[in-house]
Amino acid sequence: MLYPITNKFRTIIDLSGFWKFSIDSDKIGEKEKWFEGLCHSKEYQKSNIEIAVPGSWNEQLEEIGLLHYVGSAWYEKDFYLPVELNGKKILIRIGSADYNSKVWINNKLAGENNLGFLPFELDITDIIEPGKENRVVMLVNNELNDGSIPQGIKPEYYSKENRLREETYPATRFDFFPFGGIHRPVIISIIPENHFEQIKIETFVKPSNEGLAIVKVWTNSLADGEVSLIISGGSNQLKKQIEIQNNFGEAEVVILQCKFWSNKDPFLYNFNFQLIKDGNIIDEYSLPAGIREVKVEGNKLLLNGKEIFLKGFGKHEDFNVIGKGLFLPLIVKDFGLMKWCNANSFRTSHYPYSEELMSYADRNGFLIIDEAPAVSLDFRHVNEQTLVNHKEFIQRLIDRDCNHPSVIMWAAGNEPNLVGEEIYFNGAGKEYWREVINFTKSLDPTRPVTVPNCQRAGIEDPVFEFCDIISINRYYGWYEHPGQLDKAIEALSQEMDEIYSRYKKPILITEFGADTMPGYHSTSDQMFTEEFQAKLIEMYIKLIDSKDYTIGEQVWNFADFKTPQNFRRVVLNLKGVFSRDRAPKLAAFRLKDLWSAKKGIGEV
Ligand code: BDP
Repeated sequence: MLYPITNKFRTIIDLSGFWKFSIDSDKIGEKEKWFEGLCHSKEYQKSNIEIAVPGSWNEQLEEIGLLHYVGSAWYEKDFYLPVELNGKKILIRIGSADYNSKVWINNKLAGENNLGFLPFELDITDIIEPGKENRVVMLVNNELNDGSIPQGIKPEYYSKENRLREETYPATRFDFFPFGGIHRPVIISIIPENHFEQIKIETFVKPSNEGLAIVKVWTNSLADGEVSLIISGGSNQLKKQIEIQNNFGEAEVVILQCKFWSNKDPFLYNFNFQLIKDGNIIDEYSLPAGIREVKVEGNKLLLNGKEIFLKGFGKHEDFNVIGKGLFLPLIVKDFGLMKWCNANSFRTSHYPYSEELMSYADRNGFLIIDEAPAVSLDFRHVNEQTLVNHKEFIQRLIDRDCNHPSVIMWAAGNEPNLVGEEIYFNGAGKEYWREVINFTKSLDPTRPVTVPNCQRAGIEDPVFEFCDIISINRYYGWYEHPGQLDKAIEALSQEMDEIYSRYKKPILITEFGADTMPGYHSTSDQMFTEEFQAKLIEMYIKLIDSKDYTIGEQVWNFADFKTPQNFRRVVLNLKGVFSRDRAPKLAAFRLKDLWSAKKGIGEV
């Protein structure tokens, strides 16, 4: 799916701002026709509540009791569309609404979406009225189930499965807060009747500084025609004609004396596409693209043929008040902090991040592991729908993010078998991951695929067979051997060697860390103190760096983040090396030193 832009042929109208809002805890809204306007909601009539979009409802509306709200809520916005838009194709595009939503325009159902964290677009040409006031109403629901991605959990499972102490409120299968709401901008996108639907650019590095771009273009209903492609930005301007047949065209472009994209020099060419029919330009789309190639060779991860070592973090989209809502200043701040401590990479744990953030990473030279939200799948509850949703998720994720040079790897999920289900090892896990990972590779053969493994799944994890890179999340010194760092490092070292000798694939440590309360100190190895976190991280890094088969280290987590309630968490998961409001803990300074000493490695 193309990111919406404005040019001679395309326009966007951003509906960000205050929207009318009403919760619907009894799910009566559809029956009472709230889609015809929130004036039909008694709740709204009583309170006249407004909410900011984008943004989660939880902290914005905590004072009316929504901090832990899981259920349905309605949004309404009235807006005017200029009369000049008559005759154009008009779409509504929701950057993300978590997790399920339905959209009505002028009382008519425009469509629905059940995959959170991803954009969706609905054609509303026939129900929108340029030259008039229009109304959009959205029903958003943040409930999950066995078949959704991520999977949900029913509160009764905890007692049935004898795991009462693992219960969280709200109940989730994951360790991050299940924020609800419209999290990324809602826009009206105006495009020409005949238009570009999708563009994919795959890039490779050839000998003698040649870059190769394989460009694929899809149009909607244009039977034939051509595309004029102009690549600019390097020393020369390159031109290429691409013929369109049956709404598809493909070309190979060789770029001589190519300036390659890398984390050190994130150079982007501008790919400009013009769609031509009967000699007239009918659509135009411009895309910044970096020419680069990612490969796994033996133990090594290569960027443009050179060894690269990942130094960075697992992150979250999470901040005070806005929750999971897009907040551009935070993107600038977080990248500034990551650069400050000499990080070069991060993982979008545990779901796709905003498109705005991904483009910012392209321009700022960060290396991203892009993750699908199949977090801690429980194979006793995986059903046919889980697999269908998982594959659709991966397809839409790749469709959204395939043109970002910063995306160097797909994570098809995270920590399957977190709760230790026998069935996972009895063939179910193997069959499932074969299907999902082969599917991912069939859609994008140019990037390695991984799935971070947890301690419980351990060395026998069936997912390893299908991964190009073995990613492991380990908490020795924290959940295992708490407070005992020498024991922790010994156990980790032994396990890593065993995994390597078994699978002979490069190993990436995608999570390690310790909860840390800022301001707590000790001269001993004392959990929760700043010194303990800094020391644990340093010892892990020294060990990881001493092994020839490792390709990187990503600390868990970049910043403290909100979790569901459980006795293990003090409001937040405190494993951040920065606090939730981005103040550095001691470990941040330690990382800055450790990672600056490693300058040279990891800078292609
Ligand atoms: C891992 C998960 C991550 C958690 C982390 C932790 O991948 O989501 O937040 O552990 O326990 O199991 O801090």
